[in-house]
Amino acid sequence: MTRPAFDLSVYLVTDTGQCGALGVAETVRRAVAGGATLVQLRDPDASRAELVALGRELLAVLDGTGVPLIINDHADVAAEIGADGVHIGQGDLAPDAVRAIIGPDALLGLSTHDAAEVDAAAAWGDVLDYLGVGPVWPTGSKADAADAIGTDTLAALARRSAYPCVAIGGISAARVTDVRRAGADGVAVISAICGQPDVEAATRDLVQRWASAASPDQGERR
Ligand code: 3NM
Repeated sequence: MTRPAFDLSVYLVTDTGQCGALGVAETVRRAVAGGATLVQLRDPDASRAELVALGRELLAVLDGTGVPLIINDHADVAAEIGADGVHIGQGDLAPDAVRAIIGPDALLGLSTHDAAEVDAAAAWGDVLDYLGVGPVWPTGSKADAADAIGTDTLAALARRSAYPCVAIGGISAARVTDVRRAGADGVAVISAICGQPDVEAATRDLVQRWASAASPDQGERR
């Protein structure tokens, strides 16, 4: 098992609509120039063929950057194009079934929303690599998002988790410090990057705020 090293700190989740005229590939290129550490291709409306084509385009953009490409939900697409990993929700294929498709060396993340899901995830051991936790705040980027959990619950879930946790949902630059203080290992964002007037600068702002915020294990827990 030789999974790539991964850094959840500024995790871009793509939204084709929100990327607008700039497009997904150019948005990703600029975000990585600004310091994004991980990219997830997410487009629930795309056909399989469109995902394969876009995924290949993003792999070319990311080639040589060291930033892994994660595919939302479609393990078969990830395996076909040689992506670095897959992110699944609670309603998708079970983690062991996804792991069987993507092999031992790919990354696998799972979305969780409450303590029961975080606890259940622990049973998967090294089948999983990280958890998504949220939505921390209300989000306009996911129609069927669960209720917002807030930063206190985020902190409780991050402490409870057997895996590194990336927070998601409604995270703006101004909220990055609170997320890190809650003990998450990163921020996953759509609208704080996709569709921003200056994608590279917006990403750099997130990176800098993350770097200058303190996490609880740095003795800042109150
Ligand atoms: N998943 P924004 S919230 C894709 O809670 C996604 O599992 C969520 O977009 C979850 O950064 C979300 O614009 C949307 O709020 C995140």
